[in-house]
Amino acid sequence: LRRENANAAEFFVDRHVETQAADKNAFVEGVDQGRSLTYRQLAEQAGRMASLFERHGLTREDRAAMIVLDTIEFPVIFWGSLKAGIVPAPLNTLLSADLYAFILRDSRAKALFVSKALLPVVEPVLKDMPFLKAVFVIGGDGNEGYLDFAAELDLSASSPDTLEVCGDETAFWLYSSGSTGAPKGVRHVHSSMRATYETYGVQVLGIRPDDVVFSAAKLFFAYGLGNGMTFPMGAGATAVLYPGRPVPADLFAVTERVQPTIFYGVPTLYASMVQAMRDARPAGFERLRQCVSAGEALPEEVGKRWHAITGVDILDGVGSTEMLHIFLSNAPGSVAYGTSGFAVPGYELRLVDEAGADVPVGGVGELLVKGPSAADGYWNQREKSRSTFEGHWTRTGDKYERRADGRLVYCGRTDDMFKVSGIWVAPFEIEQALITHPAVLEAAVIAQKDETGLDKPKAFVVVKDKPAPADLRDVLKEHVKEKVGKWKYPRWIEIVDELPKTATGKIQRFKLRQQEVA
Ligand code: 3SK
Repeated sequence: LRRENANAAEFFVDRHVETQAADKNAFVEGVDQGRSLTYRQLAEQAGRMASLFERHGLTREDRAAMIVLDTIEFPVIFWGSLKAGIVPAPLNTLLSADLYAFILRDSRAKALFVSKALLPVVEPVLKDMPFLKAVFVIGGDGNEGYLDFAAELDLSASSPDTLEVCGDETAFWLYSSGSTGAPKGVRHVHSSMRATYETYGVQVLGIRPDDVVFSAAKLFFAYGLGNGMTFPMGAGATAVLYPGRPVPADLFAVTERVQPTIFYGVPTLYASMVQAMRDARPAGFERLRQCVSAGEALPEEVGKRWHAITGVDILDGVGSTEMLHIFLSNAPGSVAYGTSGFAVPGYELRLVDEAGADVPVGGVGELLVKGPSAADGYWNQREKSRSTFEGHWTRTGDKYERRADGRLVYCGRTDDMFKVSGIWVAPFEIEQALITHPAVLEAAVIAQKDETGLDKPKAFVVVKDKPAPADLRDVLKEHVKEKVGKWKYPRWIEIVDELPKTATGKIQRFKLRQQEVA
């Protein structure tokens, strides 16, 4: 019996070569003299990777780590690996050498693809990697001791073949940073990317072949991978790749150049873009019809201001590396800022208390999700896999409240919540209150023991304009009391230059807690 080939590369790459999309740009680089890649060129180049891997001794299911900027090589390596049965593991391009060393050992990657600009970071640990057979440098002509990716690709004949796999077979890994501990390899199967495209991509976002999408969130995140690669490719649309740091002025230059129809970012970025717009819609926003935010809950104020300036709503959604993309979201035409919306079609959600019972409307519980894109588990972490993936349900570690209208409202991480005077406090709620003050750009709140050993809120605040006024701390305390309740005001406020965040933009409160203990 022959099964249909469920290799994701068939759906996302090979299929287009037979259609009108073949000679359309799948990817364009949104930089000066940026390169582009049509669907046909992508299939041709990805088709060379099987020969490249064979020459360097990689075989089916071997891992290939990627420390690759958002340039056209990213999709070539990623899809070329899938076509050949190699498992790519795109890594955050901002990690330290120690973390790269941990991940290269943990994954036992036999190949590493690294953008030339990032080689100096990882280079010091490469000589001590027992499993690594080949290091390919992108833009790496002249890097002694390493393979030049472009030259290696040129040496490799292209084959149209795509390895036959079943949908349950591991396609790629992502590393999840988590709130504590070492990163975990999250194994995703071939069928999951199509599932996220057909649920969130089609049914919420309504992505179309004529879309030009620009994701400021990078391809190495689960969020960016869907935004900037699988969703546009599923629709036969065009994705804009931008390898630089996502700072407002540079992003405005990209939008002016490419005129996107869909834009994706994280809340911190939207906040700084709104601030930089100074109430005027930037050039290049004329065709924009959809904006998406994820990574952490979007502050209501930011969503409202963005809408007022650009005329376009931001669809705030929630996803996770474990679920691959967004499973809870606001929908076009039905946006309620300050809420995360409803379950994405195809996903089911539960809010449960500590005993696992469903919490009633108005109560707060941990969010569990069931859906077609859940990961197969963590690599070599049986205990963590068991406590996260409970049968069909995946625990998110996020606390939500279900409103009477069915919308979910974020209340913080399960492990970040604390009680003040016996009443639960969500750091997120205090942070939200702080950022409604005009002097505050960002805020993070943790619990700190007072002189009696009881938890009280402490806030870390990034101000919009420095130096901060001398009385700002007192003003902010009053402001929070007024906004969210007297007992919730931060007893201590520290003004900082920036907040520690994960690559997806989530505030790492645990780092602030560690810093306080140290
Ligand atoms: O953090 C999120 O909200 C998210 C969304 C989509 C995919 C991945 C992640 C982590």
